[in-house]
Amino acid sequence: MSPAFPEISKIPYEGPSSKNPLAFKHYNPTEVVEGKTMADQLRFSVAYWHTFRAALSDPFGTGTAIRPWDDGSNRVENACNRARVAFEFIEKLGAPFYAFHDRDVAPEGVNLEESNRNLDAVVKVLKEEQQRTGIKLLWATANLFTHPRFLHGAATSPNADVFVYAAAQVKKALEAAHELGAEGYVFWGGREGYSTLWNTNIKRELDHLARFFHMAVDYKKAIGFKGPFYIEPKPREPTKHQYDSDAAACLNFLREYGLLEHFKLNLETNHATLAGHSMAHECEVAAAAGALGSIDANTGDELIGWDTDQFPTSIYLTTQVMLTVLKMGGFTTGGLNFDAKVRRESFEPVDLFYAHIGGMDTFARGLKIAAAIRADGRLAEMLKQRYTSWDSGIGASIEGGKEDFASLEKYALSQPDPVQHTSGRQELFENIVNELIC
Ligand code: XUL
Ligand code: CO
Repeated sequence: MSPAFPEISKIPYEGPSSKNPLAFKHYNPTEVVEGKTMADQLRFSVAYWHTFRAALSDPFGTGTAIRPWDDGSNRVENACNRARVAFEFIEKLGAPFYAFHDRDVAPEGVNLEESNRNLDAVVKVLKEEQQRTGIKLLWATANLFTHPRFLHGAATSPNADVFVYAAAQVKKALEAAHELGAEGYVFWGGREGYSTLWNTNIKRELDHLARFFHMAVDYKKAIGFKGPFYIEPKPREPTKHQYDSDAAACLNFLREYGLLEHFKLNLETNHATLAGHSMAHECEVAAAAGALGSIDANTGDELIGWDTDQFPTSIYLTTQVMLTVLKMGGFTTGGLNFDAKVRRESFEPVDLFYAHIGGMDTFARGLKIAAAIRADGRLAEMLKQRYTSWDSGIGASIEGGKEDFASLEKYALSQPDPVQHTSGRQELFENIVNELIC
């Protein structure tokens, strides 16, 4: 097969002074940061659905993408050829992982049986390419939202036959993930939500979703798939309300239905902001529950307001994300998956390289700055100081579970009433962050 990107060779690291648009300025895969190489800290992944399947259409216009290697057909041969091109791209970029939905990599057939056969054919090529290049599968997932059969949801559909079909599809996707040695498996609740409450029984739909996940856990054990499951929160789009609306809602659902030990969260920046949160908030909520599994690294547009899935360019954003990741001891099975697409106006193949290089450099800078903030130690010390009243005396006694309301009333009456507590020093915190962002 002749190369799809003949004029592009492996993207080198050239350092911050380089002006070469096809070189990394900050992502130096072998450079060690906090005891691990950048490659191991960041675990970059290319999202198959955006980079190799997005036609770059929007609600007002058709696709603009020029992809000379793709004949635009639904033929399995075209899918296999595209898979080989994907590996040429990922190898030249130097990303160690990729991620896919079943229906991105292989076309839907006339029925489930043919769809499964198509997937088998492409998985065979993906496996060969993984072996040839050493590139690994960060996670796989099943597309349970594009086909009209899923218009009312999949596991939360009011129609039991749709639930059955979705179960069969996830079973097959899990087998593919297992065959390809995936590090994890994602559930994004594409249409698991509602458009109007008038026609919706929330309790019943949530019970069904939990039943579905329990069956998935059982099947994962049955086939010996060891990777974690992730739920990917998103509050809306395509539905008006999605059940996995944010990290806190997902954690509550998982706890309520006894699923938390089997799941972590795959957090996405643009989903966090759609939910009215910052990505840093979502990361901290998930990490506090020991459930920050993986990240869909993208960003939204602050003025457009929908899920624009842009490549991340903000160093503040990547610094905050990497601070939480370093604090939790780094990724284990998760990583930074660029669930991001080039703009409709950026339709040439080379734009795929520019986009990923930019995202990788932005995260590499975030990693280096986060490590510098931690090495500097001032922010951590100020944060610690803010809570010192809990380190000894009555605070430590409360934390140790030794007090009750009666004992606290006795203590309060024995002391002068507390006065206005120490300053929060927000501006000083912000100044130190700015001093270290460079
Ligand atoms: C949709 C989205 C999905 C999931 C996987 O907004 O983020 O691509 O990441 O289904
Ligand atoms: Co995503």
